[in-house]
Amino acid sequence: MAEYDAASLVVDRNLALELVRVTEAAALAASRWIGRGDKNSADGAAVDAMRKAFDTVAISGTVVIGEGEMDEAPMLYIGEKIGLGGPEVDIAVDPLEGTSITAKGGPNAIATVALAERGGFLHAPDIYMDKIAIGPGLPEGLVHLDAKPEENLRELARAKKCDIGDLMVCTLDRDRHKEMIAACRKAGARIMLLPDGDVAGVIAVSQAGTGVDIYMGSGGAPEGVLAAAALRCIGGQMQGRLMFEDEEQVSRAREMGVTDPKRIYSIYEMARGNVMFAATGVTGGPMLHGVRRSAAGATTHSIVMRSKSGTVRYIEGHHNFARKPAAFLA
Ligand code: VTB
Repeated sequence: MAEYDAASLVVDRNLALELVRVTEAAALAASRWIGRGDKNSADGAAVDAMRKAFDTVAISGTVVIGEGEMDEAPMLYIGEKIGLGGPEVDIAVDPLEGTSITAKGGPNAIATVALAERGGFLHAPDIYMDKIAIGPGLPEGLVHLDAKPEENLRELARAKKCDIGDLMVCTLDRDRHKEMIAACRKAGARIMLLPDGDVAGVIAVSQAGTGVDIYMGSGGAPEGVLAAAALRCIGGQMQGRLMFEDEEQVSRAREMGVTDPKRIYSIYEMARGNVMFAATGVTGGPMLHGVRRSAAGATTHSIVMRSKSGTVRYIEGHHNFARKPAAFLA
């Protein structure tokens, strides 16, 4: 049982719910662009709405995972100070995880945010990260990034007391995963190939009902940190290794504090201490319903969770466009 500190609990709890407002705002704004073939406008709308929503949250936040460096991104750039003032926290954002999916009206696009105490997040550069994740209740270290796919599947099947053929692997549908996919298929496992959206893909390992047993493969490193924050709250194991393509990327990462470029990061090194995570569905998927719009308003579906308590909440928001400030509707 954790120690009880009423004052800090109130701050924590309220903050977690505030985060949902932020992801709702981004999702509502992005939802106007679903299926319209314009991923940049969808992303821009989400970023803009999320940035405005942060102005009303009582934190002294620093963006550590954001839309890019200060000279690349006008808003939510790395190092930007956000919030109304309050506890010093670090913020990781992906206002629209799945810009292409949104543009095509495909599944699983989300607006997402995570929050940690100062210094809690790995400052992941915008490169690929190799990732592996499994759900809660399994022996620590059961699967490993350096093990072959068939070895990890064998261990997982043994621990889950099932056949490899019962396991579902989730990964991004990319050419770079061809060998890994072939190895999983050869071992007899089933595979769910995602067009995009590996934050939701990783979280799926820890959610009953998605049918996903293990996530493997590479995707964005910032997305890896967001997924790690979520798994810290909901339970599960994850490892990540940054994938550098050249020396320049290595030296830029050094400046961001990455000392060992080959390091395999544990979930606790990617998201340390108390963390919170929130996401709102933009388009529907196994984790969240998408935004549903009508003339009068819109319905949103969000998940919010805290590592401290382990509570996972699903929040359905009914938004009345006649009363909601226009700034949040973008
Ligand atoms: C993933 C996915 C994202 O980037 O991280 C992916 O979750 C990785 O890059 O939705 P590639 O598309 O080059 O494989 C996204 O697709 C876009 O940020």
